[in-house]
Amino acid sequence: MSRLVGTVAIAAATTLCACSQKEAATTDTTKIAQAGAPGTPAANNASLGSFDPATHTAVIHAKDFAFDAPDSITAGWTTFHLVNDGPNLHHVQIVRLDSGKTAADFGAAMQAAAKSHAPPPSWMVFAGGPNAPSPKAEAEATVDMPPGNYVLICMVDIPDHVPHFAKGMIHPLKVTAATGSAAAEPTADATVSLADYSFTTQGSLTAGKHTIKVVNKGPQPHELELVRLAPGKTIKDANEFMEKAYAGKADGPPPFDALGGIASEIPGMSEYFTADLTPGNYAFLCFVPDAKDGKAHLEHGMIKEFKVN
Ligand SMILES: [Cu+2]
Repeated sequence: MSRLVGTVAIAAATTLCACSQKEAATTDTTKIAQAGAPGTPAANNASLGSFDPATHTAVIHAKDFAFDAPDSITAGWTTFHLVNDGPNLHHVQIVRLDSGKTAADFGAAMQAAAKSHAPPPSWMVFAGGPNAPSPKAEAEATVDMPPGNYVLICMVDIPDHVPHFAKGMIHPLKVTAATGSAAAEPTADATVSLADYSFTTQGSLTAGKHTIKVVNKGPQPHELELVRLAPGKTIKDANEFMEKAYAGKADGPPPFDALGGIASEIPGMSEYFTADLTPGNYAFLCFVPDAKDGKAHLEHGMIKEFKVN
């Protein structure tokens, strides 16, 4: 298990000391620094990313290796609709930058952390976001967004263990004071609690559409990535496929569909994602690197398989 898990970093690396593993050896820290520097925003096609203040919905397109996302949204509950244009897996990790910090500060801190393996500074607040859907698929998460400065980043590091934000997937986002009527907090029909190291589900995940609340009961940051295994396939098959993908030897389609979820959120935070479940075998996975040993949380047992009838 640990062998396969170590390479399945679908949505890896929230704690910077995660870089003490493979990422540190291969990450080009110059690129990381440049990623956060002014004047080098992710390449944008302004026609795809958008924000609708009436519905409080932000549409974000992800591709290799750029986001097309709005530059500014208004505060409050916001639905982030992620379209993965592929060809790789991508997600949106929302990071709030407190204490007046900027995207350039973020880039510099990530560069320093890649060298020192220090934990992220307290002004860097991991605030969830839509986790990775498969290429050519979509995912949606609803997050309460206080006013402030943020960056949207992709921490997926397939295929070469270099996180995508170091390749251009970083997009500054400004959240301004709310105007007009606020969006209501979503109503969930199931809740998944995250803990060190477990997923606990309340409510039944039956076939059909669900709004799922994800609560981090800590003490570490955690994420939830939802995958549906192809018929007859197991988590072991998924891991073996990912090992090949990192080696550049993937043959055939993956034995799973990535369905999104919630990117890394700090303890105490809760947000929502939607999922349309069909009968089959599923799993919740957390790839966040452990604060103590840098291993992905799923290596500490933070993986939960379940069946939908
Ligand atoms: Cu990506």
